[in-house]
Amino acid sequence: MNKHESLGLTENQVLEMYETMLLARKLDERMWLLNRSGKIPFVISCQGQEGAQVGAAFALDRNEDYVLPYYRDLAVVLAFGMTPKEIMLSAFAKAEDPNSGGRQMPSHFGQKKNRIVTGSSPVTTQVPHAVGFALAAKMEKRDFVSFVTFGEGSSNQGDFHEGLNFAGVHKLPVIFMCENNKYAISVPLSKQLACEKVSDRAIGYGMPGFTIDGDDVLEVYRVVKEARERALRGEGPTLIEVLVHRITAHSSDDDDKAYREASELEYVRNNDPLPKFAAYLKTNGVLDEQTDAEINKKIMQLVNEATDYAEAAPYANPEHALTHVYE
Ligand SMILES: Cc1ncc(C[n+]2csc(CCOP(=O)(O)OP(=O)(O)O)c2C)c(N)n1
Ligand SMILES: [Mg+2]
Repeated sequence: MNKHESLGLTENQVLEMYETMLLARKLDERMWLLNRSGKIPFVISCQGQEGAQVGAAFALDRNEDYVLPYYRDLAVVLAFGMTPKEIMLSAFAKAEDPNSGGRQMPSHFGQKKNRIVTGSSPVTTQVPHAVGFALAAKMEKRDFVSFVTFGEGSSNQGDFHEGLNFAGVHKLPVIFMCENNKYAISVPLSKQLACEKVSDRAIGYGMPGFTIDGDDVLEVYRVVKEARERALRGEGPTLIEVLVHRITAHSSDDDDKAYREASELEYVRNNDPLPKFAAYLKTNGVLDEQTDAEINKKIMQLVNEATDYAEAAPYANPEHALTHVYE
């Protein structure tokens, strides 16, 4: 039996996972083109992290659980129901953007109907928020978990430590997933942590900690699914560190050639989770060249339609800036 079958995943489910990864990648690539041609102000990428994001999102209950994503989680929010059009409306800062009506920077995801909880620009503030959602699940005796992500740099903020400690003490149903891409902007991992792994910190807060290969979509799925089951049994939180690569610069305002060697960038591009997952699907007879070409064509059509729609959409009225301002 191959790995996805042993995890109870059907061919359709793994194909949907692949399509979600590909959609995230193609939207992200389009946003860079739009940025470099002066049409949108800012991009912050998911590229290289989509495998871990999809593996995790598909292990959750996408009709019940709450997600508190960070700015790189494009594949997570797509999996939770945000549409390509909505992503592009946000990139173009148009009125119809579901995250903020075009008021916030792109990639500050939030959409109530899909239980995607809005976050702030200061990194890691979403961690204590997620703990609050998990506390609500426990107090109201409801069967959902909260799932929160952040970078490894963010795991050095006080919010991380306070959030994990409270969740550990109260055995709350929350899954903490650190997407370790080995950089916090230009600061390398060696200057961020004195311990070997982010997951080493779990023991200090009384929860299990795991470090796994974030390019291994199905392994991430397995570990997140087990964490979810533990949470629902009342056994408390889990810290999961996924090792990923940041394929792009930190953002469209950064030039990583200033602090990364060419050889490192080449290594990162050769360790891309997208072709790795495609190869797994092909080896296991789930995907062939023709179907792959059809999926790519379908996704490019979605990306083109979303771009055209958002570019033509109206901006918010200037008065909209006064909404939610009380004095
Ligand atoms: C509290 C706070 N400090 C600094 C920043 C500026 N900042 C934005 S992203 C970032 C790097 C975060 O690195 P990491 O957590 O590893 O996430 P990554 O971008 O690598 O995915 C920093 C320092 C911020 N947004 N909030
Ligand atoms: Mg990082």
